[in-house]
Amino acid sequence: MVVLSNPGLDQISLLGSPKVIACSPCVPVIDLSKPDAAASVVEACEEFGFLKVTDHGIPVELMQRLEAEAVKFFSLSTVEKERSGPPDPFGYGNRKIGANGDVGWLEYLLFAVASKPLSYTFMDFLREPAACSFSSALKEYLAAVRTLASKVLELMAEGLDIEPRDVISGLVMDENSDGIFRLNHYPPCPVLRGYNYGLTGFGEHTDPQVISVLRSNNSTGLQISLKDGSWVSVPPDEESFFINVGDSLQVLTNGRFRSVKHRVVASGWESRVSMIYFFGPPLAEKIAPLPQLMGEGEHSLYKEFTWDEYKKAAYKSRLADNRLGLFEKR
Ligand code: GA4
Repeated sequence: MVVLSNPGLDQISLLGSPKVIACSPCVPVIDLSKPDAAASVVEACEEFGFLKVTDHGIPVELMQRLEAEAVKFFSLSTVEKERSGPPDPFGYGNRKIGANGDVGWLEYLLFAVASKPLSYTFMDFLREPAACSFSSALKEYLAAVRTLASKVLELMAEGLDIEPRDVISGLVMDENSDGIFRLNHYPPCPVLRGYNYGLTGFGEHTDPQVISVLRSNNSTGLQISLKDGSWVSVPPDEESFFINVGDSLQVLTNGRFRSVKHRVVASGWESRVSMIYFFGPPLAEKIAPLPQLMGEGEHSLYKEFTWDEYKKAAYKSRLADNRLGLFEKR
């Protein structure tokens, strides 16, 4: 058994790595400029609930600009960073994830994102004159990723052959939609060096929203769970975006798309920075299978609920809980 004699690490679980396989060919890669993109997006959402998109039109310089601002923030002193905390649920957080006892080897900033005008939770550090470059990079990045998400969601509708094409994108582009943006920093964990173990950076979970759009620096750590329950590592690609199907999209498609279980494993050497935009519908929106997708005599697998009800239940849960289980018809 491995004992890590480092205060603060004792509650964070160690993960053995031997069973995780590298997943280069198995993560679906979709070039958005190709004519078969719509069909490939649907295939990926059914099989993995996860895909990587290339040729997405967002300049890598914009991603790097925001990443550099995040790195600048995370290198401030703890006292300075904690002026923007605790995350209740938005703000700066360190190790604690959510309010129900989950912990991980990371620090983060969580912002609520409003659509019109495009705005986000204001935090203490943004008051500094030097934070002007952070704000402008963040706003530009959020606007670009919204356009990308809308495109991917319209491709989904096209691939599913349902009209109107904005039937899914409209839910999360609505002016009252409920977006969240997350900047994560997983520092290297030197005590792991020399051991064949990883430390839980962000424990296994599914995202409650419709989709999440993730970009990370060139570091490893993200793992997804396949249908057979095995874990695979997602090779890093700092120029591409990764899309996760969330619980709400699983319900909208009556289980046809799969809300992907994923986690992040911290490493002994690398510093990982990821930026994730979670696209949720307006609070009052009913989350139920799209009628356009229901076959004759097909019934919903889920009880009816609003996004507000689902979100409230999610915030009472632990990360690894099967949140959709509460809403499945038995
Ligand atoms: C998982 C997806 C997003 O990161 C998040 C997370 C949220 C949080 O960090 O506050 C939650 C988690 C996430 C689901 C269950 C609850 C709420 C932590 C947690 C234990 C911002 C979200 O929307 O749900």
